[in-house]
Order: sequence, then C-alpha cells, then structure tokens
Amino acid sequence: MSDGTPQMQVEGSARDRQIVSARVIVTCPGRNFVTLRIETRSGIVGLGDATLNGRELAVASYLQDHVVPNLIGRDAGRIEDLWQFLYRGAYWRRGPVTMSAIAAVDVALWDIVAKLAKLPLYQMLGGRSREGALVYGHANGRDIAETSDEVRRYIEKGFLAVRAQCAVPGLPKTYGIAVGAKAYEPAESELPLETAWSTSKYLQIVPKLFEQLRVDHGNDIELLHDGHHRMTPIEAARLARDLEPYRLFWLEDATPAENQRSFEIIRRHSVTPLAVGEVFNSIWDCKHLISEQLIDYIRTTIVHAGGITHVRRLADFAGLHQVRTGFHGATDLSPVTMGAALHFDSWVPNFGIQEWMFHSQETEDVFPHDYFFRDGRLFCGESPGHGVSIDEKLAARYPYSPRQLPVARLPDGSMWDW
Ligand code: CS2
Ligand code: MG
Repeated sequence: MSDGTPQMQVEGSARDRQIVSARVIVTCPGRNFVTLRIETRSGIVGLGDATLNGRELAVASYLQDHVVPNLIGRDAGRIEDLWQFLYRGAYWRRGPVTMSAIAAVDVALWDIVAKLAKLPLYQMLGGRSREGALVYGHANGRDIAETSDEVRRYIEKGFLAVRAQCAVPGLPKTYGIAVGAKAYEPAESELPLETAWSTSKYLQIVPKLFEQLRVDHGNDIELLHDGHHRMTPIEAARLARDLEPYRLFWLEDATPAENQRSFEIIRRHSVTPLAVGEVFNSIWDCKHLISEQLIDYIRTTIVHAGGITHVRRLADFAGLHQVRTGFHGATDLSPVTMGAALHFDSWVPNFGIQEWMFHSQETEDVFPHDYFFRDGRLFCGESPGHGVSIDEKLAARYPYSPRQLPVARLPDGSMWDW
C-alpha cells in the first residue's frame, strides 16, 4: 500500500488480481485522447478512457500524479472500494477532472474483472436486455437543403435516428457545422476560437429546418436537435413549443442546467422530450431534474461521471422516474468509452438511445474494437471485457496537440455559452 506498511500477503486469485502497473497514454490520432492502462500480476490488462475535451492534460496529471501511485499493489477486483477510496479520498469531490480520472480507473477495473471471468462486460452487469443499441448520427449543413441531404445519407446508411443541426444565417460560424469534408471537431485551435452567437437568429431557422425535414423524410425517422446550452429557459420553452409539430425524439441541452429548476419553465410550456447531462459528472448534477421528471433522457456518460460504478447508480435512479439513458457519444470520447457504453447500453433496462459520431480512421486504427453497426444499431462484441484495445506503438506516433473548445459572444460582445 502507499503508506509504506508491508503489503499483506495476498494469495491465490487476489494475488493474480494485484495491480502491478498503471500507465497514462496520451495520443492524438486526429484529436487528443487520454487512456489509462492497468495491468495485474497475472498479466491481465484493462483500459479506461480519461479524455476531457480541451482539458486532457489536467486529467492526465491527476491520474499520473495523484491516482497511479495509489493503485500499485491494490486488488483490481475491489472495484467499489477503489471507487470509494478515489471519490471520498479526494476530499475535493466531484468536478469533470476528478470524475473523469475516477472513471478511467473504474472502467479499466471492470475490463480486467470481466476478462478474469472470461465474460463480455455486459454479462458482469446482469446480461443483455436487448440486441444492439439504437444509435443516432450527426447530420449538419450550411443551410436547410444541405442538412436535409445529409439526413438522407444517414437514412440510406440504415440509421433510424439522426441529429440535425444547420448553420444560422447571418452568423459566420455555428456550433455543430462541419467545415469542408472533415468531420466536425469543435476543439480546432490551440486557444479558444471566439465565435459570434445570436439566439434570435437561431430561433427563426430551427423550426423551419425540422418542418422541411419532415416534408423531405416523413415521420418514421427519429429526429433530434442539440440546443447546446445557448437558450434562456423561456427561449428554450419557445423553441420546444415551436418544434412540437415535428415530434422530435429529443431537444438536447435546451438551457444550462446548473439551476436544475430552469427546466420547470420549459416543461410547463411544451411536450417536446428533453435531454440533458453530457457536461454532468455526478448524480448530484441531475437529482432534481430526474426526481421531478423535468427531463426524459439523461446524457451523462461513463467517461465523465465516475465510470460504470457511478453511472449504474445514476441510471437506476433515473429508471425509478421513467427517465431513460441517452449517452453522450461525441468523437471526443474515445472508442474505449464507446465500447464500455455499448456493454452498458446492452444491459441497462431503461435504455433510450446512444449517440455515435464517427471516429476518424486514425482513431479506429489506434483503438481496435469489436463493436459494429447494423440496421441502425451498434452491437458490442462478445469478447471478454469491453472489447477495445490500444495499439501503443501506433499511439506513440501521434503526440499530444494543444487544443481548446471555442467560446461564444453575443452581438454586443458579452460572453455567452458555447
Ligand atoms: C455535443 C458534443 O455531441 C454532442 O451532443 O454537445 O459534440 C460537444 O460539443 C462536445 O462533446 C464538446 O467537446
Ligand atoms: Mg450535446
């Protein structure tokens, strides 16, 4: 143990499970990822994702300097005890950096224990509740017509659900809109890009976008939209009501949710389903939202909320209140998180949907995995653990590249939410 007392003599399987090494791997195959690799005395390796877009090195340092020294010699099978040690022991609880670091350890340990049991991770949670996880892709365009064409391409690929975002006329750059052939990647500059925002312009075009999408593609395709924290509660209520005729699967991040009661205003005015939570990192960020049924889907995912151990509690709490899961699945969450999330999605009784932004080929090459897409769903594999590995030699060819997320300013120059 780290306090210098002689290690208690561990025997048998506990000895096999003893953690003998833990390493933080930072790589940038098209974008930055932070991965924690834990190995046991018996040679079993587990991986956890610790990627926090724009703050990667903060989590890497938290792991390297404050967590890894505490892991060596411990029993990888004591997942819950280690979670409690890292959560309560931090003193400075919660927050995205701490909870991403805890998540990386947690997922790596679940991966190890499943491998020791020679079982796919979903079996350790309670077995499959479904074949495959319904996923949604990201369609975006510089105008309504281009966005609609992109939605069509997703439908032709077999997607049953598509998120649609289009540029806002009069704004030079809009969240969620890819530039050129490259897939959309928000953290595109070393220092935050300053972008202009106008909610009034935005509120005019979004209802027109979805009116056109229903005309072009009918009512069967599930459509989603991300407000990305930019509206006040009453603006969000206005948009939610304007979108009602187009029956969205959800309107996401309609307003910032530090004040969870804000969603009472939206709920009072509209029946459009609401999703929130990709920036949350603990159950306490959404307790009121869930217990008062102010939302329909909780987006909080494994990598930023303390791993499987905590998100399982959160999902169970949500299930008590008829709230379903809708995990965040952007490209800035590594395939390790996608792999673990798909095992969780296969098990969790109150599953809603899984976001799936395509990773680049470079990323896929660094993180070989056994999940696959078919008929609108992603299927986790049957190999022991979460089914994702890392090619460390290839990872080493992609050094960290400093990148931060943009910021947004209103027409008068004051800061707003990006
Ligand atoms: C977005 C994210 O996918 C989503 O729902 O909100 O792409 C978000 O902008 C990024 O994860 C931020 O790093
Ligand atoms: Mg979002």
